[in-house]
Amino acid sequence: MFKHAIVRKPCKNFQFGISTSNLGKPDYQRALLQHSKYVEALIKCNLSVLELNEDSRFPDSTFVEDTAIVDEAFAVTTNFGVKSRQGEQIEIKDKLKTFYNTLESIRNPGTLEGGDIMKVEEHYYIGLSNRTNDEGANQLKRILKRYGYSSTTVPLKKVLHLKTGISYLGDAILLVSGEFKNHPDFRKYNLIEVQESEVYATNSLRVNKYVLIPKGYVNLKKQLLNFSFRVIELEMSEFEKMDGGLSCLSLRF
Ligand code: CIR
Repeated sequence: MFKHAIVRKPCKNFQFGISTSNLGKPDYQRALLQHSKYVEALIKCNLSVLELNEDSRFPDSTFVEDTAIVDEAFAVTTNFGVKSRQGEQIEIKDKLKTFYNTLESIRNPGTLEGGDIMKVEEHYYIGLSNRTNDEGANQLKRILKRYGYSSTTVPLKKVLHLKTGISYLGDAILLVSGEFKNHPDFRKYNLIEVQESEVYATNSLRVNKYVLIPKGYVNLKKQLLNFSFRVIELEMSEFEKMDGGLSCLSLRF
């Protein structure tokens, strides 16, 4: 069970973040509203939420998931693979100190972003992407081993981060799309395939008793209800414009 979440409000420079989506400029007020609904949903999932103030130095800083890997016994701050986000992890490190006695970190020349890390029970999958390199992955593997976790790397073909294309929903169930539909590493799980037109919703998020999904993805919603999940839908349009999914907006532990 998760008890805590850390989130950060989108900042005024949000529209200047990295985007490949071609969906247009995000509406800042709408982004703030969508973010506040996201926080409400986390509270409904029984989390105590630490909400950090906006940080206009970093347009992408609302996507806090990329700044750290957080587990019960340890936390690791990451090292961004893209220049404009380097430094986002510094304040997060400070905040994590209030929850953890020791903090680990990924260091140069290693790069690694939280969106590339997926935990499935006692095992961690580490996506090798344009943001996470072999050295970063190896540093994390060594840390995980010390804490008793196994890990394997997954080279990515198309997606930004590993969790853009695959999400763990608990009970050995994975949501998959695109390159992960027939991926040998994930065949052993129960797979829910997200249809091509709903690919954005692959990045959904299990939080305690609920699964948070982006609003408007009717087929996925139906699929999840068939699996007896309790679903909360959230408007994510403004974050999608900036390549961000649902999980990216929080650290949960
Ligand atoms: C970026 O490109 O870094 C941001 N615009 C989006 C980050 C999304 N984070 C994630 O998938 N974990």
